[in-house]
Amino acid sequence: MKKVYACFCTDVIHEGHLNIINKAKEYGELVVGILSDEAMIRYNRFPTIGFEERVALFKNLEGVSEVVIQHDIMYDKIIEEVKPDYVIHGDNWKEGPEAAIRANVIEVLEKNGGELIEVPYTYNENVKRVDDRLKEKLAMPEFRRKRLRQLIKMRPIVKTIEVHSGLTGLIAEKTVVENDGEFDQFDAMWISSLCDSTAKGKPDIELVDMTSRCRTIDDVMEVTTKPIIFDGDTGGLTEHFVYLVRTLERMGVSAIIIEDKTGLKKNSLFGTEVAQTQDTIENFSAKIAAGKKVQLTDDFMIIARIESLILEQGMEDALNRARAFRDAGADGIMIHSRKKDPAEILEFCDKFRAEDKETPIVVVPSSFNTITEAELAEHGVNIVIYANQLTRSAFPAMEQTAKDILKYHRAKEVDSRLMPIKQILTLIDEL
Ligand code: SPV
Ligand code: MG
Repeated sequence: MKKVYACFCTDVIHEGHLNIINKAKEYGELVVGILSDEAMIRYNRFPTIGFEERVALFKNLEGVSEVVIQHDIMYDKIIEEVKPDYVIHGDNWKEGPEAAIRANVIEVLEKNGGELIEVPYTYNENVKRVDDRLKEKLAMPEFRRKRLRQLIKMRPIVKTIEVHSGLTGLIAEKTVVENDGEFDQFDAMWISSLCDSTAKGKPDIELVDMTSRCRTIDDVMEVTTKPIIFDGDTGGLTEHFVYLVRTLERMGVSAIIIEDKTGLKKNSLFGTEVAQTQDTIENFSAKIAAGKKVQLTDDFMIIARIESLILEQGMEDALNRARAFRDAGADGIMIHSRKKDPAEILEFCDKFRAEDKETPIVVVPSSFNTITEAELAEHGVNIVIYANQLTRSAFPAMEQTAKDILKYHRAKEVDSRLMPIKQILTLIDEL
């Protein structure tokens, strides 16, 4: 009997999968591989059911002789292990990042003397409905909210990108790259106060009110499924903060980060060039504790952001605050710096990790941007936030286009830099 191998990363079996299984039967006995959660989330969507449940879907299915775990996206190890005569797959992986997986399968099969069978991908109303349902489920508050905590456990470092609109949300949601056989996508989204304000042409001084900020969250949530970390500035008055916690939690936001400043907040990247006041440890701890007291789920996270390095108050002050805010109930610590050299951030992380192995650490490497994700992870960082790069890339591109249209008195000269009209028309999925 010949051996056929098929890898699946699905939470629901639909007619497309059954079609592959039936086709496989014509070639021999079918070994099904279930892609691990860790591998799946690097290029696909987050699973909506547990790994064991995904295995169970196929275990008792007629036509499946064995179910194994595929740990890597690429097939080298699994083909070595299963030694199939055939690998079977839908033919919908010839373009985009998945084309690299297909090329890998062909290469590994060539080496091992196997053959690839491609089955026309089943795409009809029923299959689309199943896909849409899974996506919708991931977007629901109870599924989305807890995902940040899940990702912190699953990823060496949770990669978070700034979003401030439906459109930037789509970029965060859909961008997947393949580079030398490694897949990557963003895990989470950051609703930056700087970029949310800038998009409205307003300064980053807590001027854009929470009703408007929540409207931005809603725009993003409408078109995405990934978890959201909300930049809550100072959190405002404690009496107001508790209501905000409830609102965000109900919406399905995963975390709020609040910074230990008081009075008129200015952006941290101004540092000591403008007057900014750090809150006392007592006040800020009380604010954190009040927020933790009112939240209704175990999923929601309140992360305390420490401004001691920004305001040049020293490492000891930063560490003291980290301890105090954690003890007040903070679910994570964000440490910020505006230095180009990451040394002070790494010193903080190393010292904090020496005494606390658990509390998640968040960093925002806007200034210290030479450091890599792997280096940050080595120093115990759990979440990296790219806090403003989408806004900063869009603005100069738009400004140049405006200037060139004025210069040439027509739009022809800018056209080659623009997204084709056809592409923008089909950018947004229709229901
Ligand atoms: C933001 O993105 O709004 C932040 C990060 O708070 S920073 O601008 O670096 O202060
Ligand atoms: Mg901010």
